[in-house]
Amino acid sequence: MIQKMDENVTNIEETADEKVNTDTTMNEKAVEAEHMEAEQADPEVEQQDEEAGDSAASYLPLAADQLDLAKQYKQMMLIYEAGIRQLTTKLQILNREFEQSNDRNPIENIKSRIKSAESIAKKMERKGLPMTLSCLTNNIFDIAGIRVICPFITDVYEVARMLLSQTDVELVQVKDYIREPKENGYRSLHLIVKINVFFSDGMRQVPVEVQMRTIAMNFWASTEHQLRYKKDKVITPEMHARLKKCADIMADADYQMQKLAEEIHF
Ligand code: 0O2
Repeated sequence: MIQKMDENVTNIEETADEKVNTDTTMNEKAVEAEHMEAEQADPEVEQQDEEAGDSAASYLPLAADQLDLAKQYKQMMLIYEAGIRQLTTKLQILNREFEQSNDRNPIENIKSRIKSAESIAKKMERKGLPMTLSCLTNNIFDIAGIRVICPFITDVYEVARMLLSQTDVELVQVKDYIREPKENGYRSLHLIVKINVFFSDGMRQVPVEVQMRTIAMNFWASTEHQLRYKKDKVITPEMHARLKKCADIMADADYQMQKLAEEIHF
């Protein structure tokens, strides 16, 4: 089954690569056509026009090709959306099951998003990757993203354990920014997983990034993100230090809450 899926992916990728190559040819054709239009008085150029077809005809395949690429992109996004749905359902089921036996929820909130085309393009540029669909699917694994917010640190690891114990969820990468926070104080558990999703033409393994953190960690990350979002505002080193201090306060609150939970056998 996996073999079959890989074949599917390869086919899609090859098609995407072909499209990009064709794009270049088409763009060259379009430039050529513009050049021809400007020089229509020249009989020699008119002769070339006949060989290449008229300029309007040269534009038509370009539009069709771009439409095809846009269609492939939309199809790809539908696949990621399905990955999000599948994974969200799994998390909701685990949450409900845990609630039944423990009288409380290990998941406070689940949010999801598909990375915007602009963010994808920026990330590809930052990584020096060519803008092709195959490059995108092979290198960017956070197109589908889910954020899971838990009350306690132990909940984060317990939910992650329950999710990863499922046979149709494959762990691809772990970044544990709770055990090893980022220099600026960012804390979160990042998992890249591949989840099996069935479509009309077979099964695909869809990569999804799962960010898991406590309410306190999320409070810091969300507010810090808002502060950083305005690119024209300067954050001084002194402000960075204060932000880091806030992150440490949140970490201490998490630690105290965890201790209290253990003391009252939560
Ligand atoms: P958005 O809008 O959240 O998607 P890699 O993917 O491994 O090549 P990357 O992308 O640097 O490298 O991975 P990393 O650092 O593990 O995770 C990136 C994501 O984590 C970010 O996504 C944020 O969501 C979150 N994140 C990481 N560091 C910080 C931080 O310091 N503050 C906050 N608030 N969030 C952080 P994007 O791509 O930035 O955007």
